[in-house]
Parts: sequence; structure tokens; C-alpha cells
Amino acid sequence: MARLIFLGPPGSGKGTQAGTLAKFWQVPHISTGDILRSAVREQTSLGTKAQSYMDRGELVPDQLVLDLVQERLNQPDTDRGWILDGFPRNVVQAEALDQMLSAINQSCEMAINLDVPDEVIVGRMLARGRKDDNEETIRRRLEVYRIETAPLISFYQKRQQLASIDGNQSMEQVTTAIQKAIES
Ligand code: B4P
Repeated sequence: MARLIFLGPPGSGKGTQAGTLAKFWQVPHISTGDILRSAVREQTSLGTKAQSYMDRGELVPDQLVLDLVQERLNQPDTDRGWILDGFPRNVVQAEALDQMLSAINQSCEMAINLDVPDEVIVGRMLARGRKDDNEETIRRRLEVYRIETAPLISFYQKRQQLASIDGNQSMEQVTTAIQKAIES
């Protein structure tokens, strides 16, 4: 059963790999970024609150994200496993995730960290051209990543749950490397 977390800087390919592997294992792909973007598009109350943070490349406040993840993990389709993409993004979210999972008698098996150099990331995201993919916002997202999210690498390493993968290869090569890390 797959219960995985995807870490890694913005644009490292978390969404790409989480989507491919979720299809392969037939488990839900839970992307907090996708859920937030769809809330912004639909102008829900969550979307209205989240939009300005996302446009500036800041993290959306923890409580908003924790509520949406908790609601999603409590749906019945998560019984067979899940892939969390873009969550947790800081230590507060990681500790809250532990509590949510223990309340439903689940645990995370592995955290996958995708390693990609900054300049490759900037090039990928400028090519993608999403609303928050302009150079200034990308630089801010990278800064926020270093301060808030990168500490999760040692958080999961200490628990021996971390696999670091070279994300600067073709999408297929990255998928194969992740599958190998999980099997070993
Ligand atoms: P996310 O939606 O999580 O987006 P991301 O980090 O930019 O992208 P990802 O790593 O998934 O890259 P992708 O596969 O798309 O976050 C957006 C915003 O939402 C955040 O800034 C924040 O404001 C908010 N947010 C989300 N979660 C939050 C949380 N938990 N707490 C607070 N705020 C939160 O790949 C990028 C591009 O590279 C694509 O075009 C792809 O085609 C290409 N690519 C991928 N793999 C490649 C490869 N191997 N080679 C070449 N190109 C590749």
C-alpha cells in the first residue's frame, strides 16, 4: 500500500511524479496546490483567503491547509493509500499530519525528496507559465522553501523515512528511481 509524501522545492516535479505514481497504484493524489488553485478559481471562501498568499509566493496559513487536508484524508477512498503532494510544507504541518494520521490509524511510509538545482527550477517554471510562475514570485517561493520546507528533510531523515532522488533527469527516469527507492 502506498502512503507517500512528496517533498522538494517548487517546480521540482512533485506534482508530475505524484500524479504518475497515484495512477499507477490507483490511490488518490492529494495536492494541496491543486486544491487551493481550484478554490481560487471557484472563488470559495478558502480560495479568497488563499489567493493573495499564492500570488506572492508565500505559504497559505497553516490552519487553512490543515483543515483541507484533514477533510480530504477522512474520505473513504484513502483507505487503500494516498500520495500527498506539496504537504506538509513546514514542521507545524508535519506534526499536525502525524496527529491526523494517528487519529485514523494510519502512518506515512516514506517521504520522497526531489533534488533539483535552482536554475533548472526557474527555467522549468518560467516555461510552464502558471500565474505564480513569474521570476520574482519564483525566487520568493524558493526562499520560502529553504526556510520553511527544507528542514523537513532532516525531520524525515531522523525517522529513517526519507529517500532523496535526483529530480534533474527525464520524467521517466525520475519515476523509475522513485519506484526503486520504494522497493528497496
Ligand atoms: P504547488 O502546487 O505545490 O506547486 P509547485 O511546488 O510549484 O510545483 P511542483 O513541484 O508540483 O512542480 P510540477 O510537478 O508542477 O504550490 C503552489 C503554491 O500553493 C505555493 O507557493 C503555496 O502558496 C500554496 N501551497 C501549496 N501547498 C501548501 C501548503 N501545504 N501549505 C501552504 N501553502 C501551500 O513541475 C513543474 C514543471 O516542471 C512542470 O511544467 C513540469 O512539466 C516540469 N517538469 C516536471 N518534471 C520534470 C522533469 N523531470 N524534467 C523536465 N521538466 C519537468
